[in-house]
Amino acid sequence: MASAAAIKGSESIADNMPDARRQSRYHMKRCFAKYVEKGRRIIKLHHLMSEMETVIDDKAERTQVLEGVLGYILCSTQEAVVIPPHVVFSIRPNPGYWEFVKVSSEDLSIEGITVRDFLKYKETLYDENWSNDENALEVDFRAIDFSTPHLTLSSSIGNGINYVTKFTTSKLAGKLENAQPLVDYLLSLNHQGEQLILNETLNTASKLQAALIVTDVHLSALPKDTPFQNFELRFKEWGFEKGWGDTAERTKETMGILAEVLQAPDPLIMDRFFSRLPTIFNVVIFSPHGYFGQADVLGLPDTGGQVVYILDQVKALEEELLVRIKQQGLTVKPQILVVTRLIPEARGTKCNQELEPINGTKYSNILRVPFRTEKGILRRWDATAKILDLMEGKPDLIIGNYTDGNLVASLMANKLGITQATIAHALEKTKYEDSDINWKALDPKYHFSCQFLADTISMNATDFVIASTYQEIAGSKDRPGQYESHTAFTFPGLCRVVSGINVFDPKFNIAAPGADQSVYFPYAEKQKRLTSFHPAIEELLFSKEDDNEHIGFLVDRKKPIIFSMARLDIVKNITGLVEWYGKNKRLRNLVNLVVVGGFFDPSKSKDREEIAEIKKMHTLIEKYELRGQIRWIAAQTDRNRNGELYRCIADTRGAFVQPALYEAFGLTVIEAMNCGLPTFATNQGGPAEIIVDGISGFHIDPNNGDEASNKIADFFEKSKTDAAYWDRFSKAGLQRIYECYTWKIYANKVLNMGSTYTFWRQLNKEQKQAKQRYIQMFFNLQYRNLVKDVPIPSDEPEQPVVPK
Ligand code: UDP
Ligand code: LCN
Repeated sequence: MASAAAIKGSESIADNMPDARRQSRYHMKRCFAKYVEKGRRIIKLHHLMSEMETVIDDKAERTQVLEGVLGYILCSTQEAVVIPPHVVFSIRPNPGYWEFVKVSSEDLSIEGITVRDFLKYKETLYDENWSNDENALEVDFRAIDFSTPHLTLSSSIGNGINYVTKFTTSKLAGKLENAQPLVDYLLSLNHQGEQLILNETLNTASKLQAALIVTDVHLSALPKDTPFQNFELRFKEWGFEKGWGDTAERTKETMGILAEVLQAPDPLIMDRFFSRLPTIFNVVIFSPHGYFGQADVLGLPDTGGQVVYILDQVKALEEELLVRIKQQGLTVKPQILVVTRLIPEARGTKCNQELEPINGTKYSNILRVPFRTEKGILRRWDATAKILDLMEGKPDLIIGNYTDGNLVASLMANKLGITQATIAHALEKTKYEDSDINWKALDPKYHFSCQFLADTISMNATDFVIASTYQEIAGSKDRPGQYESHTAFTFPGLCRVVSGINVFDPKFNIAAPGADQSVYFPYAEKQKRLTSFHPAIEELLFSKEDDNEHIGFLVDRKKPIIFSMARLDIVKNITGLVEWYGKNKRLRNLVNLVVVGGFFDPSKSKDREEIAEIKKMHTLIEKYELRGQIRWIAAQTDRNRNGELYRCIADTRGAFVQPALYEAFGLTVIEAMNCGLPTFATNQGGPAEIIVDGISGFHIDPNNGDEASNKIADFFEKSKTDAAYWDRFSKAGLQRIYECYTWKIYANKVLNMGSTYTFWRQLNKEQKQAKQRYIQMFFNLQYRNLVKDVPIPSDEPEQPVVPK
């Protein structure tokens, strides 16, 4: 394929198209004739390529064409719209960068066009009248983004906080008066009405600067461990309130950092200062979907890693908040409230309980909001009032999760005037091809119009976005990111979003989660091992008889085990792994296979996908005669036992395999790596970033099973002759985790974001307000009407289930 160098300098692709014509006019004409031959349509990249291959059948000629600019263009194309005699391309040369060109199949003339025109061409295929309507509703969030600085390099996407700190620094630099917004911000800090950091005595940057010199002299004379209370009164008179530190030493340090900021701000010192400010105490986290509970919920509808993520996140945030609050010299109790749905028919879980303390925390709770009572569906329920009541004041940060949670978070954050973050590890839009343009057909089942607009609203409303990986935001060289897919899209007949979200906005941040290290710790830490589980795990892995928890058995228990665990969804591809294993004799000779997922009786499932996967598992076990080499274990809910299970697999010198067709992040991957289990994981999605291929584990291509199973077999062959090989990957996986994937790193990053973006929104108040007004209008005039058409299942109370 052509390199970027084939495109001259920094010119756009459109600028280079004339060269393409000169380079291969004959072939281009034939290609374009082929593209327009079938009339109006949308063509995806793989079809563009395959149709080109049918036209240029000589391999050498094809290679020549592909090495030229035409090849480069086709490689960067996401899709093309054919409206004979034209073909209109949407081209993505780099993550986040899009261009649109129109090529005539007749004379190969080329024209760069706008995103608006591109969307209009697309719409023509679905609703020509609407597409031509001058007054069709256009949504353009960029039009009101007049002052926010944006990034320009694809490689900087996801590093928002660093750039916000840089932009802030340059705003405050120059002369001392430029630091006044920072002083005003410090003056606004308080906890439930009690003033923190500064009082009105120090209301200008020059007064503050002078006072900091005095305090430095004073603090230098005190023993380092002098408690803040000992000098609190004097400091108050000078204009300093509490929140600087618990001791003279810490207070001196924090004040010194601020003095440096005032003298000559630089991003590093600025970042240190914001990480010490007492800005966040109370956090509300919305996670409405699924069964949000602490036990017996994993595997229930819509309930997977998201629940694990939030519970671990809360523990990590509370722990970090407690450390920070102590260091700030405060005695405030932080509160974290996870707001979710109350489910009256809770299937034996605690999801019908309104308030539930979160295990492993001191002050955090789950608050469940009723959506339905015995009298029917609730149209309104004032969650804000309940939250304010429980917290005895406003939260300092609201974090939304997924479409519903993020929309609610946006509304509440706006209403209360507080900082907001959004999280969505798997956005729906990229999951279905043409899900926007084809919305009318899909809406009755999926309500995508509501969903994508809600997602776009909250992406714009939020102060910062927490993503787990880069690919979540901006994808990879070839595949657009989940957020990026909201850059521009259209719902013919409803609205055309010419600018939905800009992934170069510095609000995007990557903060990857970790795994609870008290549960998932290395197999080699013998003294910590949960040996009480060993008899049960021994039974689970090696007993000979089938029962309702496991089927299949392992004849040769001396072999290492390759292990996988996931919900039994198609996308998790557990059946794919079973098939790869079944087909690969070499692998079968080397290792046994153990998979955890779903259950065995398809008649017990209500989920179409799951039923199909269960049946497929049975078929594959028969087809490849796997009994004796495979153990299929039903879904497991005890995470402590699961932790020990990963470690027992490591004891066999086995490996974890995550074969998903696509995985947003992949918590099981980091759980396994935390246990010191060498890991093979899909190269489609988050795991491709978690693992450095060939160093801290291995990537496998879920679409190339032979290659994947051979890669696993190679590993076990080498490990058989060289035990150090297995150890190397076990250790390197752990090292990768400790460097990048711990909840401690996560909590630190997120709290720093909370602090930095709270100032940033203050600094850009006018811009924020303008955008908020636009969002509010769009929400009220468009979104709310749209939602009215989404049917509510029934207003009747649910009938009690009568046993037959
Ligand atoms: N899990 C479990 N029992 C199972 C399957 C999965 O406890 O039978 C846990 C697994 O350990 C992990 C989470 O559920 O903590 C799955 O998270 P992941 O990110 O891998 O996938 P998701 O289910 O969120 O798509
Ligand atoms: C949702 C997913 O699909 C997984 O890939 C993630 O690991 C999980 O949430 C937790 O973030």
